[in-house]
Amino acid sequence: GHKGVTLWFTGLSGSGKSTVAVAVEKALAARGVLSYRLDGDNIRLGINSNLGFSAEDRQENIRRVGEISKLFADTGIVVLSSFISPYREDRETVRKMHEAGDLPYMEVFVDCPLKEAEARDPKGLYKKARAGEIKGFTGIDDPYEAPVSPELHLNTAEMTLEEEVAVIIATLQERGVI
Ligand code: GGZ
Repeated sequence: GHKGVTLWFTGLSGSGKSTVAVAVEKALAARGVLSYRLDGDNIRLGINSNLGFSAEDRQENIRRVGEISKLFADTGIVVLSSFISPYREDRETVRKMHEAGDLPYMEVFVDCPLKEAEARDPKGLYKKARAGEIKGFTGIDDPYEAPVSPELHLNTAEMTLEEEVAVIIATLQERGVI
């Protein structure tokens, strides 16, 4: 048995949050640890389909997924939540929710230079944002407030995916959550 925990991946669009979360999910499954992934692009199709990308809507998006993460973590699952979550204050709200419920919480900063994320541009969204076809795109004409003291800071320009996964698994082990 293991305690539940929420791993909160924050970073730019295209920074690799989801890729890291998928790889961590696999590594945990190999160890017999149950995890569950929550992602901006799927949550926004379902439960948060009424929300857009204004500061208010992003705040509500993060508040709801924070509460959902907390519920799953309370069942003993390792929750892997990947959201840009650009506002420090909104991320602090999620942290406080977990603290109030005495649930372990780790903020993971997936730190990828904008240049690199924009070069990847898997969905062509940066291109559209630069062309003015998408307004209020994070990193282009909308803010991203980098974490000041995340539990984990992944410098993706200097680490392989395998190293990132290894650091996360080691941290979970050190903290006694797996
Ligand atoms: C940022 C946007 C925007 C704007 C659409 N700004 O990389 P993706 O495409 O697949 O995932 C991004 C996703 C961001 O949703 P989140 O729920 O993580 O955002 S937040 O935490 O800020 O609420 C991106 C796509 O939605 N997308 N428009 N304007 N990302």
